[in-house]
Amino acid sequence: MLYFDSRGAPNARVPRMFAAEKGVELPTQIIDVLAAENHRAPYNVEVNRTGRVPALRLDCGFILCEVLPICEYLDEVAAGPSLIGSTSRERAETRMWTRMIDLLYVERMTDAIKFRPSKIRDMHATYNFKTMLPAEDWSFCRDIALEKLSWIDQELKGRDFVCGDRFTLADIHLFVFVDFFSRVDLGHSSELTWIEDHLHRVGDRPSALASQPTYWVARAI
Ligand SMILES: N[C@@H](CCC(=O)N[C@@H](CS)C(=O)NCC(=O)O)C(=O)O
Repeated sequence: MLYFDSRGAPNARVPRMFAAEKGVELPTQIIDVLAAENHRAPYNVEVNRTGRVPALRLDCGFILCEVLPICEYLDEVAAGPSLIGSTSRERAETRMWTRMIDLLYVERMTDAIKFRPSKIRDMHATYNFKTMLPAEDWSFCRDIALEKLSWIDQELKGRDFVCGDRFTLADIHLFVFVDFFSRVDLGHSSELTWIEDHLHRVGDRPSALASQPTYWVARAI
């Protein structure tokens, strides 16, 4: 396997943290996103045709993109307890929450970062989108994301982890992005007490430290 990583990109941290939890060594090639290496050949031709990081090249040559399928793959091929679930019901519950966290919160807040005036917005305008949200409207995306994060906070009160007492992929996905958005000045309000406790509970795990990013993005946002 070869993992195409970027030490500052939050999406790339999700499989890194997942692999650390599973005890999997990921041979890695670093892609320089700030230098737009992800939008040039060979990366955007032979590896990830969306020009995004991360990606995982399997031993058979197949390239797997998207962080959640990458984690699902690692979960199945690596030994040890599953971080998705050991029964149909557990797996369904983990996928349900991971999908809600991704669609309701991560994607919306990522839009805020894409459209907020910054070097990142300029890069998206150059490489990704013909249609951009007007710069003055970026904060609507943030407000929608925070409204949904507040809903998640209320729903999960009283639990240790997203799926109750099971630590899963859903916790890794939520933690990585709450941590990242907090560092780039898009954090949550202190009233979201479950989210805040979860951030610290998961942030204390060795896998969080092992996957620690260098937040170059903060300089570009
Ligand atoms: N849904 C995708 C998101 C990937 C993504 O947006 N990656 C960011 C880094 S965190 C990226 O490559 N941004 C550069 C770009 O889109 O030009 C996944 O799960 O892999």
